[in-house]
Amino acid sequence: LNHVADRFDLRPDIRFDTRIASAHFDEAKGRWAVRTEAGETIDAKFCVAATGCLSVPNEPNFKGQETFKGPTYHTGRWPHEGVDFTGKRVAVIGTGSSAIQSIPQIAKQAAQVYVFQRTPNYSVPAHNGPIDISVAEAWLANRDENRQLQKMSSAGFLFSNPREELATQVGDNERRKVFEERWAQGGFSVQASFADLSVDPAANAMAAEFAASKIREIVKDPAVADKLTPKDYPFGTKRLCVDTGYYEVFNQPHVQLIDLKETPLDTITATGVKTTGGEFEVDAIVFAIGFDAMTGALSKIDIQGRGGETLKAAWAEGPKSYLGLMVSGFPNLFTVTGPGSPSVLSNMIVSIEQHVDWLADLMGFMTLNGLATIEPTADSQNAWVDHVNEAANHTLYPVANSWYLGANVPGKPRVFMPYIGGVGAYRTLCDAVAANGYMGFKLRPAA
Ligand code: NA7
Repeated sequence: LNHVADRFDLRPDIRFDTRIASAHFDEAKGRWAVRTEAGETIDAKFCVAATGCLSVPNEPNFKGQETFKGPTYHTGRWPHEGVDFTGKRVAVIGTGSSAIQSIPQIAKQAAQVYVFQRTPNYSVPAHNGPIDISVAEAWLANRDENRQLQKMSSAGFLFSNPREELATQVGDNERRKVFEERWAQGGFSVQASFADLSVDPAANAMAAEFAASKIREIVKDPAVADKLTPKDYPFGTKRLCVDTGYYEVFNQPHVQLIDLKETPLDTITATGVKTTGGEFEVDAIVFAIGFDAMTGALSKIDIQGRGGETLKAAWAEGPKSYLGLMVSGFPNLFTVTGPGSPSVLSNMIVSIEQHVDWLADLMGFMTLNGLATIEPTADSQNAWVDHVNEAANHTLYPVANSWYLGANVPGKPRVFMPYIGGVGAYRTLCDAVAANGYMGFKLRPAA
């Protein structure tokens, strides 16, 4: 991304360290008044919210946390200069992607690591490492074709299309072989081992059992392996974690897993973390407790559309949009990778690119045709919201208490936010909408 910013000389157009406090649509002018926290107002025809899906960290709210004497860190706000844990005793609270990626790194330095786990996650190896030159050359030799395949794939990765076979319809040996191959390949390819993993509980249970067998293989202490194994939600329905040496780290004598389901977290004290099972003295605490996903950043800005309606009110029962791009009543406001688009269920760069290209075309179309505003009709929005829900309900995803559903933020409406129909299918649809004169949108000429 830095390369892109430099290559296209984008930095002069970016105002850093500028926080937006409000964005109000002026109906008479058909324009947005966007105010910074410093009090400056920017007048704009279009307002593109590229505010990120995982950009607002959940604030820790543990009893006694203010009494803790040592430093605390949030994985969502990690100091850019890095942290030196050499010789320290460290508590990590949370076991999502951020914890799973950071615990092996922290354990390299720390004298003692206590991992406080409320819910175990499924994690597959990343197999990160230097890219062999032959791999890079093979990519470049078919660059355009590869980019096209990626754009039309299900999740924006070349390998993300699930195999067509069903896990339930192949023999045990064949199934194991495929899972092993995908595990060796690493990352999200495991989730795409078979076509039925995210829709059929029986197939999903096979993937879950394979993952459990890997945990048992890696973690020497069977009791610890058992605690690390998820039991109450289907494989891949919380964001699959991707790690480098996560399970292995629990074989090290200075790393201890504390199961908060057995012994819940009670308080944070001046010197450590207390559970109902005992107190763990530490020098530092890492909160790896996640984000107010997908809607968090937008809900922090006072956004008002037509008639002063707030986005907060429009989304009180969960986010509603047409194509995850626009909200009815909020003309010329766009949500890049917003709820209702494939977004976090995809390679974000590919999805951001798709939205930005689509928006650039739209803005060109509006300028060329002397159009002042665009917004979705209420009908097209309702139909899209229904479709997004229907698509999610065909899968096992809504079963898990994931941040995809807002389940990690108390009081947040339980709505499956991303669109699960796939990156390629979604792109085709967005292109068809544009080709048909922006079907489902109201376009109005300048007054
Ligand atoms: P996640 O995936 O939301 O993980 C947060 C973790 O913190 C998860 O294990 C939570 O357990 C745990 N948590 C949250 N609140 C508490 C409290 N109060 N007590 C104990 N444990 C708690 O966030 P990440 O930052 O790891 O990853 C977010 C995304 O970033 C990731 O999915 C990738 O897309 C990149 P819980 O499961 O709620 O029981």
